[in-house]
Amino acid sequence: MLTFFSEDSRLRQARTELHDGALVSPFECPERIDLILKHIQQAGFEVRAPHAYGLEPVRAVHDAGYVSFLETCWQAWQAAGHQGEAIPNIWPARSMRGDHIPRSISGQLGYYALAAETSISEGTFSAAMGSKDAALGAVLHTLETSEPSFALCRPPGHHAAFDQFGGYCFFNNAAVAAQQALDAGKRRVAVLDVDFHHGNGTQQIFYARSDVLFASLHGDPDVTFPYYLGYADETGEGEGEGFTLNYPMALGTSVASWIRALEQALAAIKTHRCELLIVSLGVDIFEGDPISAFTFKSDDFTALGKRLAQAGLPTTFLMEGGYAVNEIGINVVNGLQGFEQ
Ligand code: Q9C
Ligand code: ZN
Repeated sequence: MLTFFSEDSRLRQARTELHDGALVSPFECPERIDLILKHIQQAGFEVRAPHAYGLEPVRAVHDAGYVSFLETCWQAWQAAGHQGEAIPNIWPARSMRGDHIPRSISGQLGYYALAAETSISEGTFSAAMGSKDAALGAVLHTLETSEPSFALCRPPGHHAAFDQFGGYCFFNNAAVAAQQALDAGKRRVAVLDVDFHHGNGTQQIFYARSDVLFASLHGDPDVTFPYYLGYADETGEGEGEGFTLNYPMALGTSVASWIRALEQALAAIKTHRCELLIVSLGVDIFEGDPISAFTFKSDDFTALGKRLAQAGLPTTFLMEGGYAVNEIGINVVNGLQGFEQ
C-alpha cells in the first residue's frame, strides 16, 4: 500500500513524559517510525514524501490562536528561562475563569493543554507539520485514484481538539484529512477510530456536524485515558445528532466482542452513505501494549484489515498510537496487508 511519510516526523525528540508521577522517556518515541518503516519496506510498499501543504488545511479544523501557540511555544518557554521541556501544571479548571488566555507562556500552556503527559520540545511543531502533511498526501492520493493509502503520521493526532493538545497529539491529522476530502467534494466522510484510546479530539471537532461520521472503539473512559469523553451516550448534537458513535469496552475485552462492535460501526458507515473511509489506526489494541489493555494478537490485525476492506470504500489509514515498539511494525503492516488481500 502506498505510504506517505515525512522525515520531519523525526524532529520531535522529547525527553520527558509525565507518567505515574515521574518524568520518563516518552512512550511515543521516534523509534516507532523506524520499526514501522522497516516492515513497510519488507512488504515492498512504496514510501513517498508528502508535499508541504502549509497551515491553511490545519486552520480549517483548528483555532488560529492555538496554531500560533504551538508554533511559538518552545521559543517562548525558553525565553522565559525554563530549563526543562514545556509541560503545563495548571489549567482553567471548573472553579476558575475559562475564557481568558493569560499573557504568560505558563498560563497559555494550561489553556491549550488537555493533559500533562505531553511535553512540547524543540522540534515538536515541525514534526506535527510533517505528520499532517503525510495525512494530506495520503488522503489526496486516495481521492485522486480511489486506491488505498497509508500515512505514517507521527506525532499522532486523534486526541488533539479544536484548540487543545495532549495524549501525544498536536494537530488532528484525521480531522485535517477529513476536512480536505469534504473540500475536494466528498459529501460525507467516515472516521473510524480503532486506537485503544477514545478519539476525543476528532469527536469534538465534528460533534455538531453531519458531514463527518465519527465512530470510535476504545477502552472504557471510566477507567482509562482520556476519562472525560468517549461514553456511549455521546451521539452528537444538533445537525450532528447520530453522527458520533462510541463503543467503550471493558479492559481485557476479547477480540471477538471487539469485532462485534466493529460490525455495528461498519453498518452505520454503510447506512449513512459515507463516501470515504479514514481509519485512525492505533495498534495499541495489541495485547503487549505497555499502556493499554485490549487483547489483539499480531494475526488479529490481518483479520481487522480484511474486514475493513469489505466495506468497499476508498480508504486512507492514518497512524495513531501503538507503543509495543518491537511489534509495532508487524502489527501495522499486518493490518494494511489484510486490507489488500
Ligand atoms: N503515561 C495515543 O495513543 N496517558 N495516545 C497514558 C501513560 C496518555 C495515548 C498513561 C495516553 C495517550 C495517540
Ligand atoms: Zn492510543
